[in-house]
Amino acid sequence: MKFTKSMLKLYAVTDRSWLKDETLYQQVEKALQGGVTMVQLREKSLDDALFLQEALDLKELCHRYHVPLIINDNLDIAIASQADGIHIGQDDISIETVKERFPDKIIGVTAHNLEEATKAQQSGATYLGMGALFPTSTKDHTIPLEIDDLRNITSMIDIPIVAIGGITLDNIVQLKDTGIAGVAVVSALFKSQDIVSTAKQLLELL
Ligand code: TZP
Ligand code: MG
Repeated sequence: MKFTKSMLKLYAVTDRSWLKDETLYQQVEKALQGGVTMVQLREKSLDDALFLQEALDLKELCHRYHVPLIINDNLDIAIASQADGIHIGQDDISIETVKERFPDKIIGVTAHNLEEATKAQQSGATYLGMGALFPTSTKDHTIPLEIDDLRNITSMIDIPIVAIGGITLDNIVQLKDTGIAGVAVVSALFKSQDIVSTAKQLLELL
């Protein structure tokens, strides 16, 4: 799927923590019904065979909604599922390796400051994920990013930037006029009692 900046508007990153009596597939479908524009399958401990099957199932689901599916970290799963792209952190495989083994795909990179952002842009990242803008309990050891610093970085960097970390219906307006292409959310969506309506409300506020 050809990447456009508008795909970053409302980026749903998956997490199994709040499944309750639903499957991840059902939760992602609700997010898609609510209008999310990109989905990242983020699995930290799932067995490879299940991870691959989930990637294949979610890709088919996302494509029904014309939304790209990105795989977090795992290049082998990204390649085997022929997902639309991969999202890597600073300690993961290099952008160069991704370009070699998974050409012409979306490459998302987590960056925490202007130096990392500039380097990722130069190496060929498609977009950057930057945070954490607000406190979050979804991920351990996040590095805080001030809103003013985010605004400064978006003004210096040409590739689109998506904000992440603790973003909710209550604080999303604070990210207006920061030059971001959109927001990436985990708990705001998947912890919600009504995923469809929360996605719609987040989109309205953007
Ligand atoms: N990277 C930086 S913060 C974060 C990730 C994956 C977690 C964001 O989750 P939430 O629930 O939207 O705060
Ligand atoms: Mg990672």
